[in-house]
Amino acid sequence: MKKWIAGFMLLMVLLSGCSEGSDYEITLKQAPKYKAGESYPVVIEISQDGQPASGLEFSAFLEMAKMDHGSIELNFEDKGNGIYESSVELPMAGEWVANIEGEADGSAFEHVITFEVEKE
Ligand SMILES: [Cu+2]
Repeated sequence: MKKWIAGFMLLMVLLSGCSEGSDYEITLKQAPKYKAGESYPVVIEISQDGQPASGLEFSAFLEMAKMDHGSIELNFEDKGNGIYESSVELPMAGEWVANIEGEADGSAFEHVITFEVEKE
């Protein structure tokens, strides 16, 4: 019985730990375009409780939604005011998925954004 309660409390701690990072509002402000041999900027905006969230460390892993092009890792530069910039040379236009993984105040956060890449 005691074990069960301890297990339950541990679960509650884990659950609250998970939801803590998810109060970030993460949006793709500028999606990259596609043109062979060209790289394009990727701009992400992050806020927390309506305020710009600066000083976050994260990476984005880009994959095509319906095709395997592997995973492209992007590192972002903190431009201040909740704006983060990177750039990427994509192999193809179409539907892409960005898996964002970061850490803030010792807890991890994750976010998935699906976006459309247009051919230029
Ligand atoms: Cu493709």
